[in-house]
Amino acid sequence: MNRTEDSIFKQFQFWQIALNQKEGFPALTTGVPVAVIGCGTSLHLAQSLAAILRTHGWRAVAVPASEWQNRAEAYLGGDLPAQVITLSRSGETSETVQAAKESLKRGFRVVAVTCEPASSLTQNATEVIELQTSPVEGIVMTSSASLMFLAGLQMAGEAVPEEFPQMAAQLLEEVAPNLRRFAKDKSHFVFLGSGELFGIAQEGALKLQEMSLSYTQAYHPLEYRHGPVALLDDKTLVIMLHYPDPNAVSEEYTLVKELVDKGATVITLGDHESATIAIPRLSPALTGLINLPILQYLGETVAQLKGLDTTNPRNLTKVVMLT
Ligand code: F1P
Repeated sequence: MNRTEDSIFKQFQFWQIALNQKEGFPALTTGVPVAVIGCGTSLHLAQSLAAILRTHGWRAVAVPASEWQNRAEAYLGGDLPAQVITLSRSGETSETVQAAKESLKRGFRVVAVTCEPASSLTQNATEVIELQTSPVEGIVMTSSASLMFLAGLQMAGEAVPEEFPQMAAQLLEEVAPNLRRFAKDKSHFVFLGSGELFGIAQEGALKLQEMSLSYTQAYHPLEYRHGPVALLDDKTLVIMLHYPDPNAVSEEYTLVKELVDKGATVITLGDHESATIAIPRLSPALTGLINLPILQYLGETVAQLKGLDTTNPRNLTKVVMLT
């Protein structure tokens, strides 16, 4: 097991720790719009979290930290002032730190969700959620991403059952050995997810791209048919993250059939009998969380098929700073 695999497979003990921390998480202020900001993986988590917050009754938007820093009005306009949830594993990403500073200057509440308690971000936050991640996690975010998502779910008011980490761990163990046969000889990877799952689809695409240096795309399921489908061929692997809603599933299954007919291989993750990867019937938010480690391991699987070392990904660094 390399360090990336270790960080993916052994993340669930840290999920349990984060679950036990929830009493200490700050409560959001009622009636104040929420901006969830971050960069890269953290932005994709923000996208799903903002959708989840909206379904729980909050006015919420996800914004890339660089955009929030410079153009908050373009995202929340008349809704400002806001409360800001900043996601950053390192707490040192330049844009995220700048966006936190700018938010404080404007008098906004800033909640930092991070794995680095003594960071520039935490020094520029009104409150901090500190998460303990796998000590072997490398440049590519795996365990920390799931943890920040889990913390965000709890802030949004989503109930996460005590046994959930164990359930997710078991599912990953069952599914992991099967991924290789789907990914073999594929060079183009398309991740589809709707609503709360769109950010998770984007994260799956980013993870696989970073780890395996492959061409990836992410779309809302039915949007994929409007142009991008032109690139689909027999080298395409589509990963369909089914939305846990019977109506969406029937549309999504029609789409899957169409993509298979056009020559793609499709992996479906869903609570439907015919899903390639059967996951339990859960809320959309928990579906997103249980999907994350599987998508992380898919990235590692494709990297291994290509003989690439995910502990040393090309052109990437653990902290991205604008110098
Ligand atoms: C996020 C990030 C990752 C990316 C790379 C560098 O940083 O940009 O999305 O994959 O590993 O870091 P952070 O603000 O969460 O530390």
